[in-house]
Amino acid sequence: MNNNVSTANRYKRMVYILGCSIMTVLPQMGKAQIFTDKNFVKINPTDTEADIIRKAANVTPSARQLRWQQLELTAFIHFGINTFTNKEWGDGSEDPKIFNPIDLDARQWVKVCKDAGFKLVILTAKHHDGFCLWPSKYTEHSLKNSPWKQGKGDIVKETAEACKEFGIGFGIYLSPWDRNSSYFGSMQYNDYFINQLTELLSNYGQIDEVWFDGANGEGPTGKKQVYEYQRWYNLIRKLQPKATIAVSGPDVRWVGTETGYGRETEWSVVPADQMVPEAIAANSQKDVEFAPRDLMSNDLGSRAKITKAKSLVWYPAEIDVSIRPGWFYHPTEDAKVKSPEKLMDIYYSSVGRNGVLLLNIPPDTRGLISESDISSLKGFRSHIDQTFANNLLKGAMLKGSNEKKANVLYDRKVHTWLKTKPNESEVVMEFKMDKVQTFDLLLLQENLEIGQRVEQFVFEYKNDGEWKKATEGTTIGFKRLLRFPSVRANEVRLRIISSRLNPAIAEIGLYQRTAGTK
Ligand code: FUL
Repeated sequence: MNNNVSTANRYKRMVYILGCSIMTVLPQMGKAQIFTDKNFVKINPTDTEADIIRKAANVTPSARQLRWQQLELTAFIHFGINTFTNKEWGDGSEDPKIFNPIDLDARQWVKVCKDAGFKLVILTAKHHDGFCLWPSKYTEHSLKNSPWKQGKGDIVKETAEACKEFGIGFGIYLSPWDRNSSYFGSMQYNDYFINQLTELLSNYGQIDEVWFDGANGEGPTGKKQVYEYQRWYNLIRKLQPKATIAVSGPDVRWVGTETGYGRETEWSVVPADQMVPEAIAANSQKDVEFAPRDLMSNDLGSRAKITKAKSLVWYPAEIDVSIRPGWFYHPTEDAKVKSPEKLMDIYYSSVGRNGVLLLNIPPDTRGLISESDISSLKGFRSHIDQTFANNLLKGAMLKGSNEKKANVLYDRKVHTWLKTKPNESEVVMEFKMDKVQTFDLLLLQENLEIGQRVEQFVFEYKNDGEWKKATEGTTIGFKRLLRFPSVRANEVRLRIISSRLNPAIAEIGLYQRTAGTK
C-alpha cells in the first residue's frame, strides 16, 4: 500500500480524534434535537442501583436507530482520486485530470452489494483529499474538472439512482477533514462544509446514513479546524430526518477497531457522560492523546459503568472493515481479498455480536468492483443462505407453553417476543424437538423495542439424561450468534441467569454451520 502516513499512526490518530470528536461534539447538541424520549435517560443523584438498572433496561432505540440496526449488512464504497494515485490518503494536490474511470458502472456496485445481502451502500462522496465525486459548486477539486464524461458526470447521482433502482438504502461519507480546501483551518470552512453537505442532502433523494469520519489533521494553514457539529446535525435532521448520523455523530457509535470484530459483550445502552462539557474540560487533548479511549475499552455498558453514569443513551455499534487490506483499491491487493470463510467469521463476530457490519468494497480504476471481490462476496452469500435456511428448532415444544406462544420465537419477527414472569431470578426455556438434530450454531435475538436486557445466559443440551453446556454468553441485543462444537440432541434449554428486568427474547434458532466456516 502506498501510504503517506503509517498505518499505526493513522490508527492512533483516528482513535484519538474520533474519541475527542465524540466528546467535543455531543455536548453542544440540544437534547431535543438529537435524542428522543426513548433513547436517552438522566440518572438522578438520588437514584438507587435498582433505579438505574430499571432505567437502563427501558432505554430503547429511536426509530431511525432501529431501522438502521435491522439492516445488519451495510457496504462502504471507497472510490475517488486515491483510486488513481494508488494511495490511501491523498493530500489534496492531485490533478483532477487523472480521474477517468472509463467503465464506471454504479449499477454494478449496487447489484454486487445487493446480491451479497447488503441493505445499504455508503459512498465516499469526499475523502480527506477533498476531491468531490459530484460537481460541487463550491470547489474545483472535483470530477467536473476531469476527463470522465467530459466533466459532466456525477457519481453520487449514479450511485443514488442505482440504490433506488435495486431497492437498497443510500448513504454518504463526507470527510470533515479536507486537505485541498484553502478554507480549512478557518471559520470559513464551516460554511464551505455546510454548503457541500446541503448539496448532498438536497439533490439526491433520500439519504439513509451520513458518515462523518473522526480524522482531523492539519490543514494547509497549519491550523486545526474547529468543527461546528451542531450545525451539521441540525441540517441533517432538517433535510433528511430519516438518516442516521455515524460515527462522529449521535446515532451510531464506532465499535473501536477496523478489524470487523466487535466485542463479545456489546451493550447498546452506554453512559452519556462523555457527552457533557465537564468531561471535555477534564481531558485536555494533550493528556488524552494516546491514552486508551473509552470507545476502545472492552466494557462500555456493564452495571459497573452505568451505575456511575449521570445519563444513559442508546448508542449502538457499527463495525467497519475493508474486504481488502486498504480502504481504496490497489492492484497489488487483488490476491488479498478476504475469503468467503473469513467474511463469515467477521459476520459471526459483528452482526452476531449486536453490531451492524459496514464492509468496504472498493471499485478499481475502471470504476468496477473486481472479479476477486465479487467471487468472495458470492461465496459469503451462499454460506449465509445455506446456514440460515432452516431453523432446526422451529416447531419444537416449549415446556410449560403452548404451540402458539412458542411460535413467536421462530417466526423471524423481531418485534414479537416471549413474555416471562416478573422477578424470576432465572428464566429457563426448555425445548423438545421431534427428533435428534445436529447443530453447532445458536441464534438469539432480543426485542429492542422493549430494551436490551440480557446480561448472562447458558445454552445446554440433554445428553444421557444430563444437561450439558453447549455454549454461554453475556449480552444478546439485536442478534447474538454463538458457535460451538457440534452437538446431537433433541432436548435443549436456554437459561438466562442474569438480566436487567424481564428479558424480551424475540427469536431463538439452531443451525449447522457450512463447511470451511468452523
Ligand atoms: C478512516 C479514514 O482515515 C480511512 O481512510 C477510511 O475512510 C476509514 C473508513 O476511516 O478514519
